Amino acid sequence: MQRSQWSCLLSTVVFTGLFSSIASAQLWDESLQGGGDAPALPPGQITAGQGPLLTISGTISNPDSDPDVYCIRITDPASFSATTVGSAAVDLSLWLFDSAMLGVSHDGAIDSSPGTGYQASLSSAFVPAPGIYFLAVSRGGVDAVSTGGEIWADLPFVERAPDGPGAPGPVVGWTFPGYGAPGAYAIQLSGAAYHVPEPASLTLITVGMIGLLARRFRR
Ligand SMILES: [Ca+2]
Ligand SMILES: [Ca+2]
Repeated sequence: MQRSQWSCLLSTVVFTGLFSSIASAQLWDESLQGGGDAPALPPGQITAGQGPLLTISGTISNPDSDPDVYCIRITDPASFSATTVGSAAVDLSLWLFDSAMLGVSHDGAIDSSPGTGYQASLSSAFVPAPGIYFLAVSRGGVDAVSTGGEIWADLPFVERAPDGPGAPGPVVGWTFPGYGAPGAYAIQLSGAAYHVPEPASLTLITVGMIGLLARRFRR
């Protein structure tokens, strides 16, 4: 076996092992796996990993301008949930959009003044089917808008389907300013998976390479 072949094999095995160890935590971190601040509009960060996605973690670095959007897959609508209860100390709003960027459900923090750590939760109530969805997190005062205006009304503080003047249209932006101090968050998920099952593909590639190189080595 040539040195370059061993080098390629070793690199692939190490990379796949590293990615698998990251994915085995069933976590997507805005910085560690996402590489930086998540975009404010779909498709956002495209999550990739193997198996269920249980936690998304990140940081609202600037409440005035930093909504974070993640592209996920809802695999089991009946058991879907997303919540920041118990895993964030800052006021947060959660927003779920379908693959056409249309609003599905929202639960969020008060808009008018800094609250006391509102924690948002989304349930399976408004999720119609399995598939690709965009999950967004923002601070109070930062609300999703379509060309028709705010997609959800500001009140009441319960999970709701779109009920604002902009409800019929896809999300195109956010209202600003937000409020409060920057802070970290974690969203705990159920019934969801990564958008891209990438490590499974990498494992197949690795198995294929090992087989190919083993055959060459035996010659
Ligand atoms: Ca962010
Ligand atoms: Ca962002």
